[in-house]
Amino acid sequence: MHIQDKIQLIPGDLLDQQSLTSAVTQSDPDEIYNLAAQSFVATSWSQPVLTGEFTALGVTRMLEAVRQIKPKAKFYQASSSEMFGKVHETPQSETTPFHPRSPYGVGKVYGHWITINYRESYDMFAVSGILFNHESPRRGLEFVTRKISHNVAKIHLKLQDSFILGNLEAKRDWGFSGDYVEAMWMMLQQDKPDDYVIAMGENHSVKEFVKEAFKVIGVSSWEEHVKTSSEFMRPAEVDFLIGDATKAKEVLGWKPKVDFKTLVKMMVEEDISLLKKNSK
Ligand code: F7E
Repeated sequence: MHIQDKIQLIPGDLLDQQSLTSAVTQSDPDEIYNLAAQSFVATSWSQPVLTGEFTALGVTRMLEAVRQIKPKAKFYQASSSEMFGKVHETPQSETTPFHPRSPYGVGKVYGHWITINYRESYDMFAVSGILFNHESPRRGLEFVTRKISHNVAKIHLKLQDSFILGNLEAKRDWGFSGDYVEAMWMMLQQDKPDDYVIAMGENHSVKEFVKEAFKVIGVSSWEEHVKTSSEFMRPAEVDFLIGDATKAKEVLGWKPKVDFKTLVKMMVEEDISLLKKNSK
């Protein structure tokens, strides 16, 4: 059975208070996970106001719906390592100061603090999970990991010969979304609401991700297939992120199962089978 057949969708829009209030009324939830946002960092420069409406004020609208209709429900806010931006310390933990570098990051800082504010103002069970980059074969094609796995799969199947990226030197602490979703759930099973960093504690450059992806298809001369262009560079970059998830490991008992190499292999192999299936 497909996951779509096991869930019931109720429409709601972070820009429309009434639709959120009515979605909470209809679903009468025990747990609410706010994963919605304008989440593509690059777009946040071309649509900064819209990004603020969704990513920042949208959190307040969601919290208001919960406060008015189901204040006893547990609420999870998807905060982001992009809040650390131009990092003030390494590795980054729950106590590291924020220095966001994009309208998206700025919006997420607002979402983080409004969640804490509702917890403190109304005694709601509201938590903020500060998740570092988490990836899977379901990632959108605009994000760098999936862009790489999809294009490497195409090269393997001889559907193209090269593709274009932006900054290859940026470093991210990449983990597997499945492991990270488990951490979100664990946060809501605690007796007390609190905020947690979720990360692998190791980082890799975009270039290393590319090399590893080409390794999966047995190609070592990756430079012949990858070009770079300023089109994919950002006005302000987040150069280096690495998280410290000690608190989540100690308090929640969280333990990720998928490491970097396994993640890259999973994504490339899944894209190869998807392309094969779609060509039939
Ligand atoms: O970029 C560099 C780019 O777009 C990663 C979102 O889920 O994680 C994600 O944000 C890095 C950046 O993710 C290309 O400059 C190089 O340094 O995959 P990304 P992100 O910006 O880190 C955080 C935790 C979130 O919260 C966000 O919602 O890769 N890069 N060349 C490129 N990035 C893209 N997209 N495309 C390129 O061609």
